[in-house]
Amino acid sequence: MSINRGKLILIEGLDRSGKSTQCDCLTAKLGANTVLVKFPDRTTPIGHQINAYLTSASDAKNDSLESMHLLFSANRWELASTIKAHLTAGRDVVLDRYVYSGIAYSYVASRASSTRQPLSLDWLQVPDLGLLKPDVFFFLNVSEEEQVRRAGFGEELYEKREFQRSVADIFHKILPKGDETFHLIDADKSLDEISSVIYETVAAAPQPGDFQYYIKIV
Ligand code: NYM
Ligand code: MG
Repeated sequence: MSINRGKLILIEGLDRSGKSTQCDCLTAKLGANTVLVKFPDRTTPIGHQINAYLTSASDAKNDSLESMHLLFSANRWELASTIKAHLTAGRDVVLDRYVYSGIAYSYVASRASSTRQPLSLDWLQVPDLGLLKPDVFFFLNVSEEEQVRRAGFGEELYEKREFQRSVADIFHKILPKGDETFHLIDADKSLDEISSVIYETVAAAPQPGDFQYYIKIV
């Protein structure tokens, strides 16, 4: 008898949208047979380079944005077979950020400087094509007022008000709003309300069939 494969669940959102808290909550609620994978995964050698980029105090970065974008994607690819193995073994996998963060943040970063070429959505999505497509996808939609009120905002690269505003705009442009797997969540609500909606949506989602891979993201 073959076992049902696990569900691949994605939670995306801006910085300070409550994403990591909700990922922890959902992982706990789904039980011991669940794996949480956070992107960027800063523990791998590629993740170390990403962490240095995000936490660097200097604006004069040696890394080109193109190479950083490819490293963020490579960080997903280096975990792709592990994620698939968990799902095949019947374990649910919760993703904290994935390809949409990859596209949205690099899109805005490439427009934040007047001295370089902006990167197109066509170019930005290519490195992630072929990755596993989530079975259930949530975007935590947080208001700007609530986002800045939350502790810790502003510690890392990209955590600036203006930048986040632009990232929110592009997220809303690229999110698969018509897709039945996609759920827009009001992230200004209480932690408990949000975690209940997320858990109930995941529990009600149909048993996934064959694996689906991205052939086009935006
Ligand atoms: N980020 C995250 C990217 O720029 N590209 C990506 O592909 C991913 C997965 O990293 N500000 C950015 C968004 C965040 C930052 O993520 C760190 P987190 O979830 O705050 O650790
Ligand atoms: Mg952050």
